[in-house]
Amino acid sequence: MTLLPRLYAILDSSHFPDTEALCRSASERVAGGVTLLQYRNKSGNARQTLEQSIELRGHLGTSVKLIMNDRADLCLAAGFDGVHIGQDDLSPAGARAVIGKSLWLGVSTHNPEQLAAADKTTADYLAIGPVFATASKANPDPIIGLEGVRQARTLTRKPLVAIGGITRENCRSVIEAGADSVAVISDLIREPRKSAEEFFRILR
Ligand code: TZP
Ligand code: MG
Repeated sequence: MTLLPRLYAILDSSHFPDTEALCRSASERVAGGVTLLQYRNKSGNARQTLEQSIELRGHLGTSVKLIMNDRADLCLAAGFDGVHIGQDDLSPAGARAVIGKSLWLGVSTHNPEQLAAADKTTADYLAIGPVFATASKANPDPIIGLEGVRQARTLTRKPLVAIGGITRENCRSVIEAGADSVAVISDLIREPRKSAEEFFRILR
């Protein structure tokens, strides 16, 4: 079974003026202990997204597991280690057919029904959220709170990632509610290395 690090860092391209700045932030996260990093690009077209992700892979080398958001095809083309899909992307079976048996497949869920369905797939880990209010996602699903994390924990034995509004302040409570890992966008942006180090210290 996949073992997730406590912190799952998400690098959202919209926060960076160019690829160089994106790569710099990625390196700082890795210096802060990050070993699992998702690349998320919601604004670029497929060609731009692939170009940037190839640069990112080249910049980081294999020091970190890189997960492509949304697109199984771009995961393969960029030489990433896995893909993370949501409810409107390819189905888990469809994504698995594209990436093959050995790359990681993560699936986002937002309620107990979606989680139970995703648990029956070949997903390597499941994500649930938003746990708290988030400004990083357009049209987020309803907040599930810590109670939603506790409930999710009873529904799957797969590694469970919680996402949405998670910060250094509240991350401990999310792990205590049963998540194996916290996925974070905002609270890593301002000072990536220091912030990552603090997450790992808090969640030790
Ligand atoms: N899915 C559910 S909440 C969310 C995503 C992609 C955004 C998480 O970002 P932040 O800034 O850590 O709340
Ligand atoms: Mg998606």
